[in-house]
Amino acid sequence: MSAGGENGMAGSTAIVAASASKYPELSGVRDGLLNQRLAELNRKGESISVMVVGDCGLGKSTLLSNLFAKRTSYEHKMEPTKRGIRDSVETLEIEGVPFKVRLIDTPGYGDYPNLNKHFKSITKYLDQEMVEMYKREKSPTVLSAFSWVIEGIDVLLYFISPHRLKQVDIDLLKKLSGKVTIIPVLAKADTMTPKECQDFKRAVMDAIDRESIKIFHEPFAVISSENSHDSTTSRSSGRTYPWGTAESENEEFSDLPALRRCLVYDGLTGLHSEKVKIYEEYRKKQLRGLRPLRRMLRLAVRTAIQVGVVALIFPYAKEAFVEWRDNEEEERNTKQNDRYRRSRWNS
Ligand SMILES: Nc1nc2c(ncn2[C@@H]2O[C@H](COP(=O)(O)OP(=O)(O)OP(=O)(O)O)[C@@H](O)[C@H]2O)c(=O)[nH]1
Ligand SMILES: [Mg+2]
Repeated sequence: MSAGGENGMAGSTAIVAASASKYPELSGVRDGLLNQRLAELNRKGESISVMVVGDCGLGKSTLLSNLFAKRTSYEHKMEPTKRGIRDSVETLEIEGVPFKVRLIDTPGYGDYPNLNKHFKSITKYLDQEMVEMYKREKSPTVLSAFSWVIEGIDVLLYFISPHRLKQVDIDLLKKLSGKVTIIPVLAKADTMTPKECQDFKRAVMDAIDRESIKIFHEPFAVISSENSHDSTTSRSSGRTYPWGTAESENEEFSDLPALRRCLVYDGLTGLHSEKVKIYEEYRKKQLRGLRPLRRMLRLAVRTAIQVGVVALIFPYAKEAFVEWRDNEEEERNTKQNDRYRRSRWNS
């Protein structure tokens, strides 16, 4: 990745140099554009929406509260939906940038007797997001709506229990694949030795490849904790055991900092684009589905108009027909009477 990055940098420098000599009157355009982007960033801010899914007790809620340096107080603000899903939005001020964080916490599937019902509640939630985006796109106030509301879900962190990937996880991941951007998370990394952790990561990746599940990044093995020792950031420093501390923010122990980096520093634009791609697929399907429906509607309207016109002119047509029939009959009778009278006269 770093090699590609360096090449990319070299390429862009070459382009800048070439364009600078070709368009001297536009020199400094790069800084100008960057300044405009920065001003927009400071004004509008950025946003991320993160959903967590997986078995119960794997530390989903704990990780959500550890993910952003300033501990979010989402737990107190969220009202769970009927299915226990908690959806909260909070704005953090990070280096002068308003950063909206939407966290969607779902209960572990192990707590539900009917797994299918639980799976459906998750997929329905994701579908509903698409419906909302589609509705908002059609709304006349689309621009202001887009700049204000956090649209859709940027990433779904799928929690896998340490040491073992269950078939039920594969089934759910397959259902979610393509509906949302997925990053697998290996929970409770402090319960695995570094070697076990590496082997398990590889095993999970093999299974994901085998099942053609689309993911954004290879698994992160994280440690999270409720303990917060740093009073300025409220950042949790790890899990303390009698034999030592498993430090959640230390990259030698835990991928939590790497996950955070992937979500915010390196991957946010990528996550946004993935979300748009998924939405566009949904939109395409909606529009394709609309075409036959529209044709049927047009046919129904045309038939209704034809029936209406017939119903409207029918009484007049009927009256005209009766009149014509009566005239015909009268004429026939007159002719018959004439013929009769003439025959009588002649005899
Ligand atoms: N060993 C270890 N325990 C953890 C870790 N993260 C969280 N826990 C503990 O696991 C327990 C469950 O954590 P939660 O965050 O409530 O788990 P959850 O996945 O949200 O559970 P449900 O909401 O019931 O699905 C708590 O006691 C946490 O302290 C971790 O990285 N390692
Ligand atoms: Mg929870």
